[in-house]
Amino acid sequence: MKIVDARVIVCSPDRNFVTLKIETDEGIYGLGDGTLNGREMAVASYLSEHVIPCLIGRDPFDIEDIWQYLYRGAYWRRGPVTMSAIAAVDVALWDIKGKALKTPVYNLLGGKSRQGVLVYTHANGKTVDETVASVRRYMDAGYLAVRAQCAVPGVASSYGVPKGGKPYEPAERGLPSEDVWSTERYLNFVPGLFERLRAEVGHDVHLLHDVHHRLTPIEAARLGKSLEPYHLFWMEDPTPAELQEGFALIRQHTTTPIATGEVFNSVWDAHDLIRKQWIDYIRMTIVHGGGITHLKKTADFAALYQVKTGFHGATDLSPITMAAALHFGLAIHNFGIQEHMHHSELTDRVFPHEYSFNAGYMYPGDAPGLGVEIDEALVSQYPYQRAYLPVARKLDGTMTDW
Ligand code: KDG
Ligand code: MG
Repeated sequence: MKIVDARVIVCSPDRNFVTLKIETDEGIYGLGDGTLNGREMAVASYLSEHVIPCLIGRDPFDIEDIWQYLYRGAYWRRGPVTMSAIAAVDVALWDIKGKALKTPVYNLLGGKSRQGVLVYTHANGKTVDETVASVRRYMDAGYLAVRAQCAVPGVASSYGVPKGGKPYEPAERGLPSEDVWSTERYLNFVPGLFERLRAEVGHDVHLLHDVHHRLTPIEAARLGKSLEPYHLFWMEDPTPAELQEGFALIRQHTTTPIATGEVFNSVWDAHDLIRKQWIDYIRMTIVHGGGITHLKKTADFAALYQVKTGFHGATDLSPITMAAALHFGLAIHNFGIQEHMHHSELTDRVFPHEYSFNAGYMYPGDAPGLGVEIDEALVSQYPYQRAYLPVARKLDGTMTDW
């Protein structure tokens, strides 16, 4: 089999997605996601200008060799743009191989290790009461694990809480909007939120919380310690992870489990975090981490240190990445949990898919390959629209991590 054509499709069915379609001389094609929220066109151009010309004529079954060719062959390594572009190619090739061998991708990764993939979703509210009600709604819908975020009193716009009742995650048209941030108000508020949640919803449901990179290590240590009575499933991104040894300080003070890595794009970003057991869950995701090929190696490395996966799965990752993550999560042994936010009804129509949710678990389906399509006629009605993530400033105007 030979690759005869490849095209980048950029569309905006409620939000922007970058999709790569690779076609073969046998009529089988594969789909890969290369979406990088707020920087979509950088990946699209990297693919069209620099990657696609190198793919034509290659055997799509040579997934490892093509991965190494794109990674090592570029000389310039890593980075979210490069690794998302490589991921788009890699995932499309796994899709082709599954279709050609008439088997779902999870079978190519070792077969089923479990019956379903445990997922968590996002609850939020402008008040504690609203957040409690939101968690309850998702529990009633069958979720066994829920992330809870709440507006912090005295902080005009808090991470994880939508403006105007819209579903999170943001991607705003126009220039980036500016959020405000107060560490003091946040640290004083969050333990009370989880005290109330446990009192209201009990101890069976898994509760998670995303700090979104906003604390220093010692502040994160204080938060983790104060949340211990409410036994969270995890505290996510407690501090920016460029400084990997910052996590050692958090670990010295708290037993609250830690997840990080949604902005990572290579196993090297997590090398010390994993081998020194400073984290419990690795969140690097298939689209931003070089695809299934690189995530499989990362997960196998993490398994040696009893670190599990907890992949990023917000709505800025397309249904193609969601499907790939579900095949992956079904197959590997050290799977922990998978994030799941519902895409809009329009996004789901543009990307019809086989995966489904039932009683807290998701299932990739048994279609050959990944089980996701793209409706190209519909796509043409929703062209790309420039959009940005917000930025954040402290109360005195200093730029800080969003
Ligand atoms: O594009 C950025 C989002 O994907 C990110 O803010 C979502 O932190 C996030 C999460 O945990 O889903
Ligand atoms: Mg996060």
